[in-house]
Amino acid sequence: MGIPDGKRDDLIVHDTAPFNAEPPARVLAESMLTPADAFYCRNHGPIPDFGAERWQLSVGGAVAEPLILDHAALSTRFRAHEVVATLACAGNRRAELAAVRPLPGKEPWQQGALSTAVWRGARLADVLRAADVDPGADLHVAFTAPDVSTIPDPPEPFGASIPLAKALSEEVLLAWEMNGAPLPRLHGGPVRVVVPGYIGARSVKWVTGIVVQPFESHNHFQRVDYRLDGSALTALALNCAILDPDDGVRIDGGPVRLAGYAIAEDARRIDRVEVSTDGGAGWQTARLAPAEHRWAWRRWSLSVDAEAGPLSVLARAWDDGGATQPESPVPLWNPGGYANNAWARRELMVGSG
Ligand SMILES: Nc1nc2c(c(=O)[nH]1)N[C@H]1C(S)=C(S)[C@@H](COP(=O)(O)O)O[C@H]1N2
Ligand SMILES: [Mo]
Repeated sequence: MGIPDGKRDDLIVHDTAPFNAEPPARVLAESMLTPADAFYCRNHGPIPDFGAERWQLSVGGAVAEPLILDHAALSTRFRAHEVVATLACAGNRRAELAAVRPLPGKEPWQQGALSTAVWRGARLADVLRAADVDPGADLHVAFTAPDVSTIPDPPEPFGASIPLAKALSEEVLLAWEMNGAPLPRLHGGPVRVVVPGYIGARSVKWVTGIVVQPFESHNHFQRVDYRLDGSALTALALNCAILDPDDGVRIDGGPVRLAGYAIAEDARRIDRVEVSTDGGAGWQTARLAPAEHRWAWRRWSLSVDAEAGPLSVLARAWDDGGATQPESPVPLWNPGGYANNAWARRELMVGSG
């Protein structure tokens, strides 16, 4: 019902038009890279449909050599690079904020508004250098797209911007491949921006325009939405989740394997993940996957002994600066429902009951 081609039919669907859906926790937990059919979808308007032959990108604004690139030019003039990166929506874990105070009309994302892929494409830095941008200037790089959203009044195409310094860093791509296949249309094909370490909203899909300018994008989704306390959201906050066992699952007593993920702007800065099964009095350190990919989530697991009865599990990540996640979502509540990074919680039932 309402699931587009190429997507699993067990996705948790929040809206069908535009299509907004996340993979169930147990599906997300299965693999480091999220298969394309399970990858979360976050849209603000109808999905544009143009093949690679009809796609063009203009690069202009404060550059000495404006460019027009078609798909062949982008993929042959510039060397291709691969980056493993997790995209995470700023609204990930919004459901817990909505439980604090309602957020009507906002998708109640659980912990699955994030997914990981290996992206392949040209470095945005190489394209900007070809356009002869001044790399030291205090500028912003705005992205424009053709999907018109009716969320703003009047309707407006989706757009965003990032600071020039981030745009010139090696991890930011104009990607045309995801997990070794041509970028699916639903995920921005033929070409999208991928901004690792930043909220997903800056990774503009179906990008057709790049404008270098002295100010942030005036687009609704930069200037009005995806803001917190007056500032545009950029880097991802330190966060974690428990994915396995899934919510409401009844499990056997004895050793129980818990698993989840931790994420930060830079995965190398995640120091450890701790788990508590006694309401936060005592904490055990989980086994954390190495920071092999700087821009990707890190998966964690821990075996705990579970006795029959209700089992409440908490998890929190620490960074290498000694900072950890806040305990409660209550003071984090904000009208956009963004950036919830309170301790992760799961209520489980152990035994036959
Ligand atoms: N053109 C365009 N780009 C977009 C969006 C959109 O609606 N239109 N949504 C953004 C948001 S909020 C997120 S979280 C990611 C989601 O990417 P995905 O649908 O490939 O998972 O795309 C971003 N890029
Ligand atoms: Mo998002």
